[in-house]
Amino acid sequence: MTIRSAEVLVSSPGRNFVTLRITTDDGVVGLGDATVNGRELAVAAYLTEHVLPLLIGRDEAMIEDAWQFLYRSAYWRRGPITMAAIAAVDVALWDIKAKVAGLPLYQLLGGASRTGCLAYGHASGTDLDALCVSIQNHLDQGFKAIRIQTGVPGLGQIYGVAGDQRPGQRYDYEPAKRLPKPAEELWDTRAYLRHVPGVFAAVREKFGPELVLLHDGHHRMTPNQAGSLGKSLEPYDLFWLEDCTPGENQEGMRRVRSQTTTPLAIGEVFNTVYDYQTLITEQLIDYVRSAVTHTGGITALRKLMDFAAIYQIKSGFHGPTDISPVGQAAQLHLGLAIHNFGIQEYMKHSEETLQVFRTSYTFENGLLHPGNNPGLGVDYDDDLAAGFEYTPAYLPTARLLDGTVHDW
Ligand code: KDG
Ligand code: MG
Repeated sequence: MTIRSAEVLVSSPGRNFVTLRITTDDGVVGLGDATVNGRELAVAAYLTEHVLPLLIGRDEAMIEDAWQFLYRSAYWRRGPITMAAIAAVDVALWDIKAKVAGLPLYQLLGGASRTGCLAYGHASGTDLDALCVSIQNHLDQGFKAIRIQTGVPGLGQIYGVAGDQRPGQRYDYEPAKRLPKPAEELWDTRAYLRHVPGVFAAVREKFGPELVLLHDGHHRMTPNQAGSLGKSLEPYDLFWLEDCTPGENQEGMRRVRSQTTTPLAIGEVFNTVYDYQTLITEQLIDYVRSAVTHTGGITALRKLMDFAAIYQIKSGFHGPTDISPVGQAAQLHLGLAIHNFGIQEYMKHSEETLQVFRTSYTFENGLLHPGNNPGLGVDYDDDLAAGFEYTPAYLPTARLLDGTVHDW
């Protein structure tokens, strides 16, 4: 068989997504996710102008060859746009291969290594009471692992804390207000550092020692501040402290690691194994945060995880709602199969998203499972998608109290 057609589908069912659909001359269809939050049209154009014309007529079974060709022949390597485009092609080809085999994709990756993938949800609250309500909601939904974020006294709305906290409201940042420009939020790292340990103390006190707790620092600390926070959180036994400092300064993580035994997770903004080279070989992190969607697909992330396994580093794939159900399904198949799976981030998509993307993955007793349909197990409904037109939407940005732009 060969690739007969490839289309880029841009839609906004609840939030913006870029999806690649590849069809073989036998009519087998594969889907890939190419969504780069806030920069969607850049990757759509990269695919349409520079990748799609190279796909038509290729042997769809030659996945490794397609990956190497798209990575090496471009001359310009790496970067989020290139790697998301390659990921979309790679995942769509794996979807096709598994459908042709009549097997769920995880079977082609070695089969299941576990009954399901431990998932963590996002609890948040502007204050401790609201946070505790949110945690209880997550427990009621069956979550066994929960990320907690709170407002900081003196600061207003901050990233990672749901603005709308009415019961049943979803925490979701697509309502980054859909303004033509990013919303601005105020940030003060010292106020945050003073506040967070007390929140963890109170949550441990109320919910007990067993609950798996995580926290995201959103790249806002220096290595020294991060080390000090990690140390002060040690009594509360975190599963991980995520993005405690901007990870592109890999050496900076030596400073963090030398100061704390709190487990560390990093990499949701990385896009290749090279971003992790020092972090992995020096065992400066415990969890790889990459998503299949932003790291060149299943082919590349599986190799990255094999490299990490040598150093006892596990997966914690990025799974907010801007990873489409296609991307999430792909990393559930990978997570189910690899030995060094750690945990999977899981924010349930909105109803609109799940109408357009029909999924077969399940969430039960705190575990996600990709399902047993052939391929990825996700279908895309064009008719419904047509009703959800793309609208530019940005993540908010952070400024310090004196107006200085801070790390996102
Ligand atoms: O696109 C980036 C967002 O999805 C951001 O919320 C991700 O920090 C994030 C997380 O851990 O999910
Ligand atoms: Mg994060």
